[in-house]
Amino acid sequence: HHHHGRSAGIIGAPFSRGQPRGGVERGPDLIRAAGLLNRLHEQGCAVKDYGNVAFEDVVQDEPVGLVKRVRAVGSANQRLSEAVQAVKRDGHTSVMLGGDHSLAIGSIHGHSAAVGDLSVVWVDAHADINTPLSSYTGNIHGQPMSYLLHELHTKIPVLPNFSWLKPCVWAKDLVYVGLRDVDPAEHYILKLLGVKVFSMSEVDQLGVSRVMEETCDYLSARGKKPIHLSYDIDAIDPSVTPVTGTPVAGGLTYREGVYIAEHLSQTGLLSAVDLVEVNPLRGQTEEDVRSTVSTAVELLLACFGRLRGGNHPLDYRLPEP
Ligand code: B3U
Ligand code: MN
Ligand code: MN
Repeated sequence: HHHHGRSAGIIGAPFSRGQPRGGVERGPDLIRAAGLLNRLHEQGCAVKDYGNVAFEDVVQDEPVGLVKRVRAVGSANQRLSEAVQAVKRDGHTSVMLGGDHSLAIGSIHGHSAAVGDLSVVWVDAHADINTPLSSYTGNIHGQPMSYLLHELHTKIPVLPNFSWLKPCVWAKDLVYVGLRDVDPAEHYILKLLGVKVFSMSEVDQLGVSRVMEETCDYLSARGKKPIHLSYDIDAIDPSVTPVTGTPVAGGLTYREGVYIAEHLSQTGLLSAVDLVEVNPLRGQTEEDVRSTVSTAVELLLACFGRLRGGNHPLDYRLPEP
């Protein structure tokens, strides 16, 4: 096979304690079993599997205020950050297979620790920007962006196993796509910080191609930086990807979801990708699981240059008669 530039470093993060539902820790192995590594290799991408991160088994983890499993989430993300830093030092595009979305804390922190300032594109039904004090569920998968933003630093209390974490993203470098379930506190934060948001209303109004054009124009006007794509599978409509913890009606179509990944790949700036919240225990049928996992794989292939119009190696030559 012909590797022209692209290479993927795959990290499995079998972790579910950022939310209450078991099963999401099976995501990494399911996505691998669906053939991700072979498919990437077949499309001309070099691949290295870094295996699954070994997380600390935190036993004593009483809630801190309302926030659940703080110590486990803090420890897991510290280890994940180190794993992502290693992948970036080796020169790969990092692919973090979740696991729940609390893992974006370590993934984005590690990415930024390795390469410096980032642009973040967060594709999700949810904004995941509650602070530990604004969250009414106490689930950290609804909070990761608040821990990462410089602007929210003073709103984050001291939490056990989080002393390693320093904010590393500026609000101007963050764009959301696909939002349709945003808490009042989250909406307040988005307005306060002037975060760029393309909710499902804007996807309806502008179409996905203008949304992505405006996303990339907006980010590049603030300085071209490596892009971190954090893709929550619940951004896609539950009719396509039902196998997830908190499905929300009215999501992205399969085609819109793939277009987002294709477009970001074509910028040449995509430097790390998270694919999170695939939970096989949430499905009604085998087909639900198959359709969700295969969509996750197709999104990742598009992130590594696969185009629906076809591809060929740079050095392709027609067979001579
Ligand atoms: N905003 C709510 C709900 C939620 C966030 N992310 C998911 N659900 N998947 C919260 O818990 O903060
Ligand atoms: Mn999410
Ligand atoms: Mn979500």
